[in-house]
Order: sequence, then structure tokens, then C-alpha cells
Amino acid sequence: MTPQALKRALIKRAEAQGFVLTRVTSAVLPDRIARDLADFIGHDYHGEMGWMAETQDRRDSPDHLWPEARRAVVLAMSYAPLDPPLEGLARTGHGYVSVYARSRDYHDEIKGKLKQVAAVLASAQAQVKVFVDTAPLMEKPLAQQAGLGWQGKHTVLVNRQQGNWLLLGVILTDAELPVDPPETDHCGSCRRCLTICPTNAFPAPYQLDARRCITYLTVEHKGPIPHEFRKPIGNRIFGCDDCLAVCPWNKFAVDGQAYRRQMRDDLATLPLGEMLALDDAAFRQFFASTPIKRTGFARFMRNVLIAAGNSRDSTLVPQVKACLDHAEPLIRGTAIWALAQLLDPKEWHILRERYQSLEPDLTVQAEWLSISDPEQGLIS
Ligand code: B12
Ligand code: SF4
Ligand code: SF4
Repeated sequence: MTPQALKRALIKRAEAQGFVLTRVTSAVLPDRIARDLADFIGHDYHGEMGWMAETQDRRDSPDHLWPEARRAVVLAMSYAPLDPPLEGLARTGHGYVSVYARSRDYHDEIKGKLKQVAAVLASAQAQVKVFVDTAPLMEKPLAQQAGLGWQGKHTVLVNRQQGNWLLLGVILTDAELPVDPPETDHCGSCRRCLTICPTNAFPAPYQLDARRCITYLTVEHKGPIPHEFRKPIGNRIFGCDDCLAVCPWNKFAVDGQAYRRQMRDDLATLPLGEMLALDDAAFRQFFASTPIKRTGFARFMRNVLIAAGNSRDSTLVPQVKACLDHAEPLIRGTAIWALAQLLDPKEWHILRERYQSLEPDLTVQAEWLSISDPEQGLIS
């Protein structure tokens, strides 16, 4: 088969698997990308994602990860939601789950489909490796170089027809497939994604300080969430979609059907009272095979407690109070903050007198102390 015919067969198989975009680029990224990655890590924007720094020398270009790689086939699956997702932010008694997480884990979902596409290359005796956010690979710069779209000012890939509700997958191969031209930037003077960000996570257009991003804070960050972010988090209990949802290029996006088939509508907004009632086993069962399960019970409850604190819903108080006796310090500590939002200061001080002297964990002690600090102004 000629390289052109092989590429056509690849695209046909990708379309059959539900990918909305499939393009090919060189497996070499320019030095500029390596410098941007070094800058990102040098500024500590990766926070606790130490794996980004550890793999930096392989991550900056696919041929550093796999020297035989000649081409990167970059594919996108649309997960464009049917309804405007940010409406869920107004339902303060419910936790908001970002759109990508309302389904079976996309890593599993897309990897299976990528393997089906890669089989076309394998059957032509080419070597292949498939990736969905599973290896040190810079998928967005590769996608831009392949012409799938451009990295918008929010750093996420945007396509003129599909918008930015896209999940990316990559197949590296030693086959010499014909390459596609790169895409250019179409953000123009727009700044919508930058101004809507609740936590000011963009130090400049096209740059993200992950440590300030609600997705990082609710999904990747392990310990207590810094106080300054707790109110801006609102009811977002897993991820955030604000910068994606406001992008004007989404108005042309129509094609999320392939992904939607395995989405769980019951995960869009979750009643906080029901979430507070979960124990570890019930959590695992309810979120089985979703990305939420990977954060683990303690981090999830930390997020739910922040949303409960922000809900101003006093009917949640008994459940939040019960968390003060939880074996997990992260849960006890966040419950202290949530109660400071929900209770009258006098009632909160009574609890502090009862619990603080008995508290063995230093991070939880710090919560009692930080909230009673008048400088913080969190309670009277
Ligand atoms: C780490 C990571 C995160 C981190 C950091 C995000 C980030 N922007 O880096 C956190 C946890 C915050 C995160 C959040 C999300 N993520 Co994420 N994440 C990744 C991961 C694993 C690596 C990204 C990476 O390499 N970051 C490092 C920095 C250096 O890369 P960068 O953003 O491309 O940086 C560029 C710019 O800074 C630019 N730059 C720097 N200076 C300047 C100056 C100028 C003038 C210009 C033009 C450019 C420029 O150059 C850099 C290199 O191109 C990828 C998967 C993968 N392996 O690629 C998924 C990935 C990026 N995430 C994805 C998704 C869906 C999300 C969320 C939307 C999920 C959600 N709804 O909650 C949010 C989006 C938040 C946001 N605005 O980015 C998708 C994005 C798909 C797409 N359409 O682009 C990916 C590709 C996963 C996938 N396989 O689909 N994610
Ligand atoms: S996902 Fe949310 S918190 Fe993160 S950069 Fe976008 S708007 Fe900001
Ligand atoms: S919202 Fe505006 S600035 Fe942000 S990515 Fe979309 S077009 Fe670019």
C-alpha cells in the first residue's frame, strides 16, 4: 500500500471509531516547545505533578520518548455537551462534575478505539504505540503541529469546526505517512476564557499556573486545598469547565455523539447530601470505572465538603459535623472550614473547644487555628 493509501485507510478507520479529527505530523517537536515546557516546570506551575519534571527530557519531543518514531497520528474525540454545562454551577446544593468526567474513564474508552485505528498500521507491518494521556507526551503541541487546531489562550486545543470540547489521542509510528500542515492561532482579541477563570489561573495568555486551576486542585492536589481557593471553587467537586464553556468557537461544535453514548447523566450534578452519606465502599461502587474513582475517597470528600461549605445549606450541618469524627485527617480538616461557613460563629467556637485539644493531626490543628485567626476574617 502507498503511504497515501495507508493514511486514507487510517482516517476511514478513525472515523468509524468516532474520532472527529485525524491528522498526521512529524514525531519531532521544535526546540521552542521544549523551552516552554522547561519554563512551565521552572516556574513550578506543575505543582505536585512531579511526574512532569521527572519525565521532562522524554516529554519534550516524541522522538525522545521513542527514537524510532517518525510520525505522530493525532486524533480527537468530541465530548461537546448537549446543554450549556455552566448552568449546573447555580445549583449550589449539588456538586458540579466537569463534562469529561461524567463518563467511563476516557483513558480506557479512547485507548481501545486507538488500538483499533493503530491496527491499520500494524497490518501494513509498521511499528505502533498508542497514547491517551498515558505517557510523557505533549499532546496539545503535537495536535497543533498536525493542524487539528491551535492552543487557545486557555492553553487547550481549539478547532474551528469542533470548538474545544475535544479529547486527544496519539499513535506514534515508524511509518513514513504524509504529513498535514499546522494550524494557526484564531483567538484574535478575545479574552473570554482568561476573564472567566474563578481562580485567576492564567499568569498570561497561553500560560496556565496549574496550582491555581480548579481541575488541578480538585483532581490532582493531595492535601488540604489552600484557603484562598475554597470560596472560588463554589460547587465544583471534580474539575472545572468555565474556560472551555465560554469559547466562542464552540458554537460550531455539533458532534459529541460517539462519546455521549457512554456518558452517565446522573454524574452531571450530584446532590451534596447524598455524597456526604457515602463511605469508601459506596464511593468506589458508585464511581466505578469513572475518572472520579481515581482521586480516592478522602480527596473526593474534601471537595464535597468545600462545596457544602459554599452551599449555605444548613440542612447539611449534621452530616458535615459527623465528618469531624472521621478517621481521615483531610476530611476532618475540611469539615472545620465547611462548618465555619455554615454555622453561627458562636456555635463553631463551641465545637472548637470540644475538638481542638483532642486533635492529634497537625494539619487539622492548623485548620482550627487558621480559621480562628482574625487576620483571615473567615469568621468573626
Ligand atoms: C498536566 C495536564 C493538566 C494539568 C495542567 C494543564 C495544562 N494546561 O498544562 C491540569 C490538571 C490543570 C489539567 C486540566 C485540564 N485538562 Co489536562 N492534561 C494535562 C496533560 C497530562 C499534560 C499537559 C502538559 O503537557 N502541560 C504542560 C504545559 C507546558 O503544556 P501546555 O499547556 O501545552 O503549554 C504550552 C503553553 O504554555 C505554550 N506557551 C507558553 N508560553 C507561551 C507564550 C506564547 C505567546 C504562546 C503562543 C504559547 C506559549 O507553550 C507550551 C507548550 O506548547 C495533558 C495530556 C498530555 N499528555 O498532553 C492533559 C490534557 C491537556 N488535558 C485535557 C483536558 C480535557 C483538561 C481539562 C479541560 C479537564 C477539565 N475540564 O477539568 C482541564 C483544562 C484546564 C486548562 N485550561 O488547561 C486534554 C485537553 C484536550 C484539548 N482539547 O486540548 C488533554 C490533552 C488530555 C487528553 N488526552 O485529551 N490538565
Ligand atoms: S479549568 Fe477552570 S480554574 Fe482551570 S483554568 Fe479553566 S477556568 Fe480556570
Ligand atoms: S475563549 Fe477566546 S481567547 Fe479563549 S481560547 Fe477561545 S477564542 Fe481563544
